[in-house]
Amino acid sequence: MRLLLINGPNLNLLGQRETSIYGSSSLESIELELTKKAEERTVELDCFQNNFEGALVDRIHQAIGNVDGILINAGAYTHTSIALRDALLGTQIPYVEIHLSNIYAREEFRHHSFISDRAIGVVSGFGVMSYQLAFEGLIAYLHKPE
Ligand code: CA2
Repeated sequence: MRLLLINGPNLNLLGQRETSIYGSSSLESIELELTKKAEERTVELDCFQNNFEGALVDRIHQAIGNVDGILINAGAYTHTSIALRDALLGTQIPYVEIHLSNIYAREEFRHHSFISDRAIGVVSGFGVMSYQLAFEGLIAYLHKPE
């Protein structure tokens, strides 16, 4: 099984700023922890972070035929990007939406997501654990008989 973890804009700053909202773990440590978990499960995990919408769209396109499932924290593009939605839907690869913070407990503009309605599931508000829960959920979904 091959999975892709995508992190969107500003998530490269994790652990350095706004730690009261997003926690003190760096993105590198989140990726490392998940990669270890993946190895234990003999799952291949690719990690990708970018601040540019088009680069995220390109990476999603590259996943076609190569990836069984996507874990995505699209950052602020969650609330703005029809391009990301179209890319995710276009690949037809199952995906789980991740947020460190509980987007429904924050500003109203964060309450709408362009990608939630077609996700396998959404994990929001558990900090770093959101990534682990999403990972477990996606693997369980992919293992389920049709
Ligand atoms: O809670 C999440 O994971 C978010 O996807 C994070 C996004 C935010 O726009 C979404 O509404 C919810 C922001 C990521 C910014 O990350 C930073 C990390 C450290 C310092 C500054 C920004």
